Amino acid sequence: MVVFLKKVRVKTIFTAFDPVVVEPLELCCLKSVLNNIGVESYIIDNLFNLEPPQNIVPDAIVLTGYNVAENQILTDAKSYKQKFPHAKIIAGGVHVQVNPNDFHSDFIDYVCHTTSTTAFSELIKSIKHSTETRIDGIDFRKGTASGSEWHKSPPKTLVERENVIPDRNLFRSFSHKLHYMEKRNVALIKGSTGCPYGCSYCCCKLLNGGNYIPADYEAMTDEMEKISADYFWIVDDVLFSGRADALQFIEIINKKRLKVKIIGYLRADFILKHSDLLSLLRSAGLVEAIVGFEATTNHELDDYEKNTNALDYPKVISLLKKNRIDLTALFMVRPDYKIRDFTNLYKFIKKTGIEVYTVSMLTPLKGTALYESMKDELLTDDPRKFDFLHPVLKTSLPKWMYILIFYVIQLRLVKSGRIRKYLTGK
Ligand code: B12
Ligand code: SF4
Repeated sequence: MVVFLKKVRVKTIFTAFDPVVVEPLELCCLKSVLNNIGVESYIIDNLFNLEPPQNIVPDAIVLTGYNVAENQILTDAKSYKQKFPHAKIIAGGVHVQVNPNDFHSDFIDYVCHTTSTTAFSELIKSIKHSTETRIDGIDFRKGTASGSEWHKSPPKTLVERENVIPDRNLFRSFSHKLHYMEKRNVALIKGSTGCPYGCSYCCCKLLNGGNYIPADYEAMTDEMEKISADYFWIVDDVLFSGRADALQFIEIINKKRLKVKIIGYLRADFILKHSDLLSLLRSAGLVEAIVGFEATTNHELDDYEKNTNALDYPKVISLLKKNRIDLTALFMVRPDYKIRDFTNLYKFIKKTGIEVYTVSMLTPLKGTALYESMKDELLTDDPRKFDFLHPVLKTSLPKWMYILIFYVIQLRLVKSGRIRKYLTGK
């Protein structure tokens, strides 16, 4: 049996600059699952010029991609179905998990709305042996005389870690291309599933049925020891859900005498509350924290249900600086922003000396309550525009002015030594 594993990508403004290039870790996980059951598979990813192998007819094709690639996944499914009519087309990944119904197409056979790779393994085995098995977490299509009929399956929520160790062959072949801005040779690591927080604009809290499974730091560090990367980007939505996590992480790294450099997501409230741990975390290898500040006023943060205090942010930024932990600060601007709001954000960035930041436009993500509540106000339903860099909601300022100011705010980035290092490679 042969399976193609395809990451469906579309060009966005973000990808044009490629500030971050990393491996499609989800496919490396699925590849490992297939290796374990003796199924041959090929990762297809145009970011790495990995094309479908010639002269091989696949039995199944997995398509995965983020929200912006929704239409492209459906288009790819159609063309693969026409090219390989006997191959089963499987759609999965985070966007599919929160919006399974949007993939109930005539050209897709299975829609995986579970994060479980065990369910995926069962599905592949059932395709291999042509058995009709109903698998929780996977909807399936049946051809009927009058067309197709979709059968929904009950959700499958993971309650414990699955211990999948991703296949790192793609990483080994392309590690020279992988980078998080100026930080090169970066490997992704995933430890936890889901997020314990509930910010209103974010879809991560919906993953795995809202059930958060914390990381196992022993297993994570075992994995890191075997990868020859200069940096590890732990892509868990929050690196630590509390103090105990951070203490355990530090203890394990120290016990193993691991010399690693780590990039991870920390919340501002964590940094402030556990500031005494920052120097220990820096010694354990934390070199960069990605912090979702989102806004600089508390009324916006309250609307986002962020549960952080904007008045603490300057302190959080200086704590990171003091402990030599690089920062990527994430901000979001609302459609009702006036010139004054943009100016305040710019002043905040300048005053606090933030070197690296991203500013996104508030974008309702399909599947979230925010999307449902704002559905009627959306200016477009083109998924490619939902890349956080296009206004998809009516702006208070004239649209051209809003876009112009939005991009002007980003100009300060060219002053950053880190960005220059990334651009010049020196
Ligand atoms: C790192 C990252 C990136 C990396 C790419 C990483 C990659 N793997 O390729 C970069 C920086 C390039 C990136 C870009 C973007 N990203 Co991003 N990214 C992430 C982040 C932080 C981690 C993703 C990751 O690698 N996880 C590790 C893997 C192993 O975990 P996983 O994907 O959950 O996969 C597991 C399971 O879900 C399951 N699974 C996954 N796929 C499949 C398929 C099948 C068939 C099955 C059965 C199971 C299965 O198996 C895996 C093993 O556990 C997530 C946050 C998150 N919580 O997902 C956002 C996230 C995925 N990104 C998001 C977005 C919006 C984007 C951008 C559109 C942003 C932009 N401004 O342009 C672009 C898209 C670029 C493009 N053209 O497609 C959104 C997606 C929302 C959505 N509904 O799709 C997320 C959820 C962030 C958020 N909170 O909004 N991103
Ligand atoms: S924004 Fe961050 S903390 Fe909030 S729900 Fe999303 S991943 Fe979790």
